[in-house]
Amino acid sequence: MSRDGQKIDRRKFLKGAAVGAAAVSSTAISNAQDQESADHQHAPSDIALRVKALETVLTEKNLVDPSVLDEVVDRYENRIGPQNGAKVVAKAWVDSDYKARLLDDGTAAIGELDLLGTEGEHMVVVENTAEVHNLVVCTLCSCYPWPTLGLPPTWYKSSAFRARAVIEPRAVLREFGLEVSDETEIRVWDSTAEMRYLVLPRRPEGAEDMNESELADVVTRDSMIGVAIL
Ligand SMILES: [Co+2]
Repeated sequence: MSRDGQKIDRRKFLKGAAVGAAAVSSTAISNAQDQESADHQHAPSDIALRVKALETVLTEKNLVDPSVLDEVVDRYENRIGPQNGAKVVAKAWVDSDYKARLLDDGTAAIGELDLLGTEGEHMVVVENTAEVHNLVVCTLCSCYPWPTLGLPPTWYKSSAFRARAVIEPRAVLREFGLEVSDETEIRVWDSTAEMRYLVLPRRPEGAEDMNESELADVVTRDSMIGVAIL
C-alpha cells in the first residue's frame, strides 16, 4: 500500500476513534472496530484506540498538527528501524577502515551514514569476537538506539530482562535460544540517556560471497542487541 493510502486509512480511522471518544460507549467502540476490521486484518487494541481517541481530541482542539504526527509515525514505521543498524554492520563487514572508525568512535562513523538522531546521539559500537559476546540492556528504563534499531521491543523494557541481563546473562541468553560457551566472555553494556550501544555481530559462516546490501539483509535486530547471533 502506498504511503498516501496509509494516510487516508489513518484519517478514516481517526473518525472512527472520534466516535468512540465522544460517546464513551462500548457499542460505539465495537462498531468502530467492526468498521475497521473490514479494511484491516486486526482490530486495534484498547490502548491503540485510546491513543487514537486522544490524538483526535488534541487535533480538534488545535493542540497538535496531524500532519506532524503522520510524519512521526511514518518515520518510525517505515524509515527508522533495525534496517539502519544493519547497514552499519554490513558496511563494517566489507570495509575494514570503516569498521576501525566505527569501533573507535561509533557516533562519528554512524554519522558518516547519516544515521544519528534523537535517542541515538552518542553511540558506542561493541564487537562480538570468538572470545567476547556483547549484550546490551538498560537496567534503569529502556534506553535504546532508536535511529539504528527503531523502537525497543517489549521484552527489552521488561523488568525481568533489565534485572537479569546483568545478574545472569548466560541464563537469559539461553532463554533467547542462544548458548554461549563458558570460554566466551559475556560483556553486558548498560545503556543510558547519554550513551547507546550497538553490537557488531560476527559475520555469519557462508556469507563470504555476499555483497554489502545482501549482508545487510541477514543482520537481525536481536543480533545487534546481543540476544542472538547470525
Ligand atoms: Co534507560
